[in-house]
Amino acid sequence: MTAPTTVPGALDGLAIEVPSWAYGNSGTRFKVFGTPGTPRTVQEKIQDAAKVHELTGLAPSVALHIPWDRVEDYAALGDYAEGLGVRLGTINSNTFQDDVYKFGSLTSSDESVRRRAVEHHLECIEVMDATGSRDLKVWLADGTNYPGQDDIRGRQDRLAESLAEIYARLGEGQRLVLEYKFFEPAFYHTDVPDWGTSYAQTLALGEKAFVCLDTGHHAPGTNIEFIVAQLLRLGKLGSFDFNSRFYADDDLIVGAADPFQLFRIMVEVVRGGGLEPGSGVALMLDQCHNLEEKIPGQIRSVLNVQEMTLRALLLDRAALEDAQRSRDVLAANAVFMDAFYTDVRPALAAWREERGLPADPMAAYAASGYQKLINDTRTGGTQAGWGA
Ligand code: AOS
Ligand code: ZN
Ligand code: ZN
Repeated sequence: MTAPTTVPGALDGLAIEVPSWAYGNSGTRFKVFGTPGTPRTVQEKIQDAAKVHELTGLAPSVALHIPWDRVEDYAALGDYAEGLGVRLGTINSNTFQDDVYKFGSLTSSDESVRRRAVEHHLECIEVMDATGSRDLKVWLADGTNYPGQDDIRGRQDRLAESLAEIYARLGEGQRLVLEYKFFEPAFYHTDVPDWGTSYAQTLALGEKAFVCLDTGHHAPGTNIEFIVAQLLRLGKLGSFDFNSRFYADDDLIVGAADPFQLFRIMVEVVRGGGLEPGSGVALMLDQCHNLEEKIPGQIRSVLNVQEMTLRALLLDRAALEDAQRSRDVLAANAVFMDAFYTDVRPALAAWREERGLPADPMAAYAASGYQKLINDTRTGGTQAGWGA
């Protein structure tokens, strides 16, 4: 396919939510490197997220994490975000950092622990009431390390009960998205390990509950685009946590490790109507920038999603269907690959300029002086990080 000169209108609606924690310091269990300019407060994280949106036009909302982003007045925080041109998005709960949750949270057989975990989620919904956020995202670290350690069936039943209580508290227009992950921190069994479990649990809850698909949460070799197609078909794909991985849950820049996989996923998102207005599919990043600078890391990420989305939109579906109908395996594959290999960067640069955005947001960030400004001014206090 020759490079396109125009961009389909569907791209205009593309919005990618950025996570507040991407702007804080993160690392591995071996080391967290500090960096100059790192936000000390949630407000500073929002400033950085707003810069990503200002330069790309792609990231109008910021996901918060409770308790890392806890403040007294969430409505005021929402106003603050709006003043910077972004809004507060998904609220992420956290039942994975307190000692009390060592053996589980929403699945715990200790009623007082389970109560505390449920109450935490109810608090998160109160935050959503104040911020106007639509989605509560639940990711659980619950699981066991050894066969026989606990009754895996009983844990599933308690999970269903806990989720039902949380779900019942959701208000009008609010949703619960349940994220799955096949291992880590638990190594033998995880209580929400796969899309099937998340689907079964959210189906039982009702129409305001959906599956969250984190692209890093599958065994190597898993056909993720198939899961995307299936969940869209079932009307249960609520959101993505985009990132990329070479080995496990690496949380690297989306599209960095395997751009072709991101393309294949976006083809199924487009095919399943996930980009259409009101589709209810939230595209989010769930990434950490351990080595690279965080703001350009986020800019690169949203641009990668935009590039692969445009390539997916350019797929010649009529030609593909013709080839599929005539059982021409190689022709069908060629049509598919043709879209993937299309260089959309010049068309996107023009698209940005038409909208008053910088043609090259990475270069614009480097030239903006913002990094120097935050390096110089964000001194004292404590840098925010994973868990802070
Ligand atoms: C954990 O592996 C998950 O990907 C979570 O979505 C996320 O990283 C965490 O909940 C941050 O809140
Ligand atoms: Zn995630
Ligand atoms: Zn993860």
